[in-house]
Amino acid sequence: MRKMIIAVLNVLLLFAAPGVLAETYYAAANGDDGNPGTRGEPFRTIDKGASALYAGDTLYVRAGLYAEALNNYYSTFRSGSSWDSAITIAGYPGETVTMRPDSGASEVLRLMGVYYLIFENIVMDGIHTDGNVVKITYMGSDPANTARHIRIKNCELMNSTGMGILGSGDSCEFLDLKIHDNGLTDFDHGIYYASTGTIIDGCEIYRNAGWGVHIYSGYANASSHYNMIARNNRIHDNARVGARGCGIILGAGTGHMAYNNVIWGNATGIAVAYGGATDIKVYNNTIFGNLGDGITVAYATNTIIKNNIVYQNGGSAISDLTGAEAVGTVAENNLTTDPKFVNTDSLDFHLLSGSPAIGAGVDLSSIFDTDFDGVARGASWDVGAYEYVESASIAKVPVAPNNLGLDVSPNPAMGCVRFRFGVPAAAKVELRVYDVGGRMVRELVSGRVTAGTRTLAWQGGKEGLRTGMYLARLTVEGTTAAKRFAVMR
Ligand SMILES: [Ca+2]
Repeated sequence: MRKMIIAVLNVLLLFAAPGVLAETYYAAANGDDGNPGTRGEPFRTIDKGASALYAGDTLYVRAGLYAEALNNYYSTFRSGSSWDSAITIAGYPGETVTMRPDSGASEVLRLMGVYYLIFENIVMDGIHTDGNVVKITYMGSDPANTARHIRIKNCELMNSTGMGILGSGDSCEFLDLKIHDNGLTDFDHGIYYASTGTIIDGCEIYRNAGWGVHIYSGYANASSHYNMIARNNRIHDNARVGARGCGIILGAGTGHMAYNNVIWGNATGIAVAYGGATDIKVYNNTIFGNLGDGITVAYATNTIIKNNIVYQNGGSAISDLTGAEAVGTVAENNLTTDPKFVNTDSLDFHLLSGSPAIGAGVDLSSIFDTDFDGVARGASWDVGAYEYVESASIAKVPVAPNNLGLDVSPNPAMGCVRFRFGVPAAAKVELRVYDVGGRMVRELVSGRVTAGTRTLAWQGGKEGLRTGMYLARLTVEGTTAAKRFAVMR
């Protein structure tokens, strides 16, 4: 009897193997598509590697240049089944992987009808493409078949003649991306997107020809779309062509939000406009030095604008067209006088001691509770993207309510920095170090960590970390803690 059970189990395992047991494959510049795709015998192309993946599997791509596009009209792509059992294609941690297809490709990455795919740590260079860097759309003529739940993280999307990202797939996540130098005309944007529930978080979006982030239904099937979020982004120097492009436009939908964004050097800062934009929220952004208005509202209903710093823009601080063009706009607790930034020349929009932005905000903790740096907003909300932190008293740094036991020592650190934190149960963990400008200096941990107290020593000094303030940001299963620390050399 026992033998029979074992035999049955074996058969089940054999049948269940692809898709149930997570497999890891590799592609490398010195590989061969006739190989089995192991670490020692990798594939040569990402396309071949992608075709091997079932839900839960990962393809690691080793350093190098890959002159290929991924387009599931031509390639085999399966879908994942959830974020925890997604299909992942990632540049190997710490290595630089560049996809730069030769001319003839419409996009570097084009996805249709697939879902739960993750792309991570890849430079996607569209310099030879006819269109965009990434397109998330549908196959044939059925919009119901639009790709969705696509996460693109820690990638660089650049140099296309069209958009950085164009699409309409719901529930996508565009995280920690650099999107720059896309577009030939002012109809080409960093992101041009219509969907429900898509999040744009932690990105730097700059020098695109048109708008930085354009949320609108002009492209695609999404005649109605809801609740997109653009947060914690730095968006600057767009409108490279034609001088029309806003940092962010929130249009044609209901419930979209923009918060904790730092926006400078565009034609307009944030626009809420057109296509029946309704119940749009604009919270805690820092908007400085744009050519035209800081914030403009037009052809929109029930817009709420709170806790923003809007300073030294060329046009109005907040251009609130009342009447038929903008109905029911509420603008409160916004600061339009000198907020006392740390240093606008070096683009450091943190607050100085004595800033009128400190404590001048309303509590929005039912919606979000951290600032651009991941620092807890606390009991007294500041206006703008950054909470004020007293740099002279590093020991009193505020951390998220559940600080996950994050500790950084010594503080200040001379060479080696030690990080200590607790993981209550096995979890996805990310530990990153940022500089005061919000640029990520180093990702120290990214992946699953078992339960317990973890310590990690980092020779930041040896890696050329300069004297100054830094921020350690820890995320454990979506809960974020942050701690500032100083480095002295
Ligand atoms: Ca405060």
